Amino acid sequence: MEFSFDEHPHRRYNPLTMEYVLVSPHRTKRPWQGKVEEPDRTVRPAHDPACYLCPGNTRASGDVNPNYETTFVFTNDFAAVLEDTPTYGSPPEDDLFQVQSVTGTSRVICFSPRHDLTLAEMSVEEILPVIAVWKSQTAELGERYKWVQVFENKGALMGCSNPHPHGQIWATDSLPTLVAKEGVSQSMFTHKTGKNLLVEYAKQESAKGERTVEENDDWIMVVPFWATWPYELLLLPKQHRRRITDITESEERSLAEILRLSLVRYDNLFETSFPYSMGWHGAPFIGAGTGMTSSDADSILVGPWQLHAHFYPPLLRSASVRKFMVGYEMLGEAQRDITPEQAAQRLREVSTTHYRTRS
Ligand code: H2U
Ligand code: ZN
Repeated sequence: MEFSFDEHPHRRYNPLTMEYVLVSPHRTKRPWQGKVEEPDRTVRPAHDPACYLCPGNTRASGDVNPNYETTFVFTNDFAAVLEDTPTYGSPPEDDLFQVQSVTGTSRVICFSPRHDLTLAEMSVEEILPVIAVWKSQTAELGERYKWVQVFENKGALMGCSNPHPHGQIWATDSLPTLVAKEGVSQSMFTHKTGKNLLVEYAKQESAKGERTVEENDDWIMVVPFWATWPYELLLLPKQHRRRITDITESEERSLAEILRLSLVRYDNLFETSFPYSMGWHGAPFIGAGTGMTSSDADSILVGPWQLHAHFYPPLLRSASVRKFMVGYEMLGEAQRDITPEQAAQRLREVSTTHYRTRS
């Protein structure tokens, strides 16, 4: 018997996280008797008087939102990190109880004044201001903090409390664990091959095409070869761009286009507003505190970085059947049944016209 990617259990290596995922493609042949759900046609008002993100409404802090027309950014009233934390580092010999104080800030970004929209239902013209604010916030906070995490947590299934289209930014003076790992893996790859890990990956995925969901001149959206979530996506610029602040004006537009098309595909897959966590990863704003000269820090730690966005959606088979990362996955490693190639094909097969706009 000859080994087949589509039939036989195997492990795939994720060169960014340096972790494996177990793929069990033979299990997709199991019969599934779950229900097929009706399309979600819930209608929300364009303005909800009870929503703390709608224009003109009062937040928990007592602050009143302005009558904003595109995007609106404010400091999270329940921020996870704070600007004026006293500095603390536990003694290095205290191996088992290491602590570092964290300073930072946390902000909320409203993507639109319209309570009833999501990025998937916004036009390219309406998405452009969101990209502009991702850029300007990253530039501003990058002057003060090493890491600026821009993300969106969407849908009740992801623990999101409010359907009003919004994202968050957490900026910190330390590098989060996953980001530090991605920095090491990208540096190691460049050191070993002289190439950029994700620029090279985008080039090869574009040539292969089997995991591509959307592609234009500047960007490619793929179900990564090593995806753990069933319909996980990875968005990559084709040119080397270290941070979102490095993308050009025309790349902002092509980004809005690829985002819109990919997110419409997500919603159309199960005819529901597709829940996910997405976020941007780019070169950290390193220099201070590394003990290196800034040009060394730049070439070793920042140079190999390539901007990218991860999309992690939990849904598996329908609007209500989700994947759980439990059992073997909490104790061993992530596992998936449907292959990344099958997931990409399903996403390619659905329409790019949003199901809510079809009669
Ligand atoms: P999520 O629903 O995605 O968790 O985001 C909403 C954020 O908005 C959440 O982090 C903040 C919460 O702390 N928030 C305010 O800052 N002010 C409010 O009046 C309510 C919610
Ligand atoms: Zn609202």
